Amino acid sequence: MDEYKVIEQKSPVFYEKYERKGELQHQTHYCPGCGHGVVHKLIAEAIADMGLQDRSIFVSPVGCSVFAYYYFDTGNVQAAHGRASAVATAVKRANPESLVISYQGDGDLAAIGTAEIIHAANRGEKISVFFVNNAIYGMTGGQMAPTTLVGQESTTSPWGRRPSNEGYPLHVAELLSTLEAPVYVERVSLHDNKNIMKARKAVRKALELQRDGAGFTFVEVLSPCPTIWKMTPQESRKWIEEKMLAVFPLGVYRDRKLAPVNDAVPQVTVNQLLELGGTREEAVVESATTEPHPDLRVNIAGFGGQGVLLLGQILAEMGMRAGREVSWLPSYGPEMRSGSAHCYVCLAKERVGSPLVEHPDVLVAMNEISLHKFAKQVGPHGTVLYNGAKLPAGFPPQQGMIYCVPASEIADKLGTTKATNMVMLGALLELTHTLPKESAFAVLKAKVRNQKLLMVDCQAIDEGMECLRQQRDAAFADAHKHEDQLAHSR
Ligand SMILES: Cc1ncc(C[n+]2csc(CCOP(=O)(O)OP(=O)(O)O)c2C)c(N)n1
Ligand code: SF4
Repeated sequence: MDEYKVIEQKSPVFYEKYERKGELQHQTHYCPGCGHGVVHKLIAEAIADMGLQDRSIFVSPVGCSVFAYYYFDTGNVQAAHGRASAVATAVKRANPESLVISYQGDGDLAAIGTAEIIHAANRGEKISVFFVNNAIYGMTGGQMAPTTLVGQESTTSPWGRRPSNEGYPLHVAELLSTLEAPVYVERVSLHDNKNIMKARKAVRKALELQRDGAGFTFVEVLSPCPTIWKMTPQESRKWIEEKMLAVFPLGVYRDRKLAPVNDAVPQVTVNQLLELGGTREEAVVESATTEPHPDLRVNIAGFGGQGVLLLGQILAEMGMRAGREVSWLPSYGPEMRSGSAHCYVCLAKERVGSPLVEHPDVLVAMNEISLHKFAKQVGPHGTVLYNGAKLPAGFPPQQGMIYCVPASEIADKLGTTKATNMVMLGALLELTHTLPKESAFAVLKAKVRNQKLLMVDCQAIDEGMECLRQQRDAAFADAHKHEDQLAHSR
């Protein structure tokens, strides 16, 4: 028997094998007749033909299309609901040579992600966005999407979408083409083979424009969702043709080159920007020849106005001067004054993997609330520095060491409560011996213009160091006394 000639085969941009659990192994995640598989195929073929598989990064959203990462053998990033075009922005800016694809459904892009897509388009991010418009939330069982048609029933518009109550369908291609920056915006459809071929062309064009660095490209694809529409695949295609096309006219909404703008600003390094002097490399060499620095992860917590965030910034900047990899992650509520605030600071020899600090080496608790909230996160080898003469009554024993530093009182005696955070910084420096106090003075000198306040801050650091020294000596003496007593009693 003659061999069949293979005229069509799976794109090499798809994984050789799709992993699925149990009895689902022989089917894809997508329902029969769903448009996602078709759009996947068009994108995969285009990437393969362009020879850009190794440079492609796919950003999967939330929705049925999240499963894209099981199929595309490319770089894959999964974004929180609606954030795909923002994530794609970051991925592209960090990797300008890559081909970045933001793939999003209508719930994802046009409801929860409205702000992200508009601003990515308006900034002219050099990414390609494929917007799969099936006029409904597919994955979650058929809630109304911004693109749901007037009169169309959904679980959240059971009487059909009524403009008086739910507004009108959102025309995303039209909306984005009112902006200056996008270079290419087209709406295509999957309702018959002729249109699938047009969609194929549009997908290619968007990716080619991105490859050539042209600018923001956007293809909206009218796509069937037979399961949620409760139709057969054939009925779904017909429904697109008869109902959706009237509301979402197909066509090219934008296809133009951007006029060149000359608005580049001089590029400076972080060290130059922060007036740190020298390069990071020089600092690394210098720090390697001086003292060994252990990694340090700190949580500084208190209320807004106590200089919590500034203390973290100073520490991070000191780390940078010492050639460390650093991160500073602030967190505060809507009430910046008097509300709770904390920041995580990491000082490390290697690049910081995550700026989150779940179990700090040191917790600087500037007030009682922070002490109660965060002390339990400090491990047995960690230390708490508490701003107070003694611990609050009834405070439970902790795993790590606790030092009470009456920082507010010390700062008050120096003439200003504002220096409380600097007293705590002094205590922290004395405790950890990670960074020299001279470095703190240098950072402060660059930040504090008021000479009187600068002097008080430097004094506060010294006093904080002294306070911690005395406490540690006292704790050491106590521990010895306790050992001696034990030895005598044996
Ligand atoms: C922050 C957040 N809110 C809500 C959800 C629940 N959720 C999952 S998928 C989805 C709708 C996705 O619809 P669409 O973008 O139209 O994609 P489709 O499934 O139709 O392809 C929602 C609301 C979630 N995962 N995360
Ligand atoms: S629910 Fe709709 S969008 Fe989701 S896989 Fe099924 S047909 Fe596709």
